[in-house]
Amino acid sequence: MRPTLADYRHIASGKVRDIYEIDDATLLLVTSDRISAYDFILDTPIPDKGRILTAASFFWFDHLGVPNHLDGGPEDERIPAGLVGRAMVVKRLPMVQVECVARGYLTGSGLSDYNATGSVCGVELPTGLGEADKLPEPIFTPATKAAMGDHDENVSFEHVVGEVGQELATALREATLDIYGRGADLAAERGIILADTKFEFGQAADGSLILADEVLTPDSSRYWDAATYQPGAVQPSFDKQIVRNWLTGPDSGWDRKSETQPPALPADVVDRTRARYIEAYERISQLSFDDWPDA
Ligand code: PZK
Repeated sequence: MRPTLADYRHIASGKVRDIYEIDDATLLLVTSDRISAYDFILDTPIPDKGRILTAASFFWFDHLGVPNHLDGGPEDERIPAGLVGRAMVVKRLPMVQVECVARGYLTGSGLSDYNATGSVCGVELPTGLGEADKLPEPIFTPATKAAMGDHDENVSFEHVVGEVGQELATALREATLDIYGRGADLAAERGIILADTKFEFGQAADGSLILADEVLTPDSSRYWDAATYQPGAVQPSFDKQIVRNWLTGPDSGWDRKSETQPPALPADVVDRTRARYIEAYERISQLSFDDWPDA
């Protein structure tokens, strides 16, 4: 018999995910159907989003073939009935307290830092770059994890060295850039740009790095459509742009500057957004989401 969630102690929650303790050595990571936009958790879930993102993480863990925190498959018997397909059983690890971001393109906080200083996280960049430009080479732009609701703070490589030491900092940078490069290469083959992404690592008993958390999902990454890529302008998000356009368009009645909770999404916006998540998953993995297990 499968357990129920009540059998597990709740440990932590993010905006859209929750962690439970299975036992001393094992955790359950559950991804919900909630979606965020403009720093709000919307009132309207996207059906199957949690399963799609979980399928994406399983695909990438398998494809990358680097040591990872998975302790079972998507139908592991420790997953409660009702959560099959949107939960991962993972090894509980000491986590490295650094948000390991790789950027191949300049946007978001990277662009803001560049415009203010000419550098991102201490990495000097050529002059004259602008919104969504491709960087000469991918860069490691670590950040420190902020409390929920706050934004992570970009820090320099030297700051990471001060926190975790030269050897571990160097290993984090190398692993982050290696995995980003492999993810970006595969996405590019499918006409999708992986602009940037964030990894979290745990450590094995011998100190070696274990890829943890969710991996290369649309919630931990910026994906853009290569077919419409236009440097110089803010790029539409592959997954969330339908939601953002509706929220900021005339039909929502919502004013972003009001800082009020956005309204519920119309059914067609929900359906088209769900289809975008599935399209991204299927294009990149070349797997059918219909084959992904369901509760
Ligand atoms: C762990 N997070 C971030 C994810 C949240 C918070 N394998 C692991 N061992 C120990 N701790 C973690 C992991 C992983 N992955 C990850 N926090 C702790 C996080 C999802 C929801 F609320």
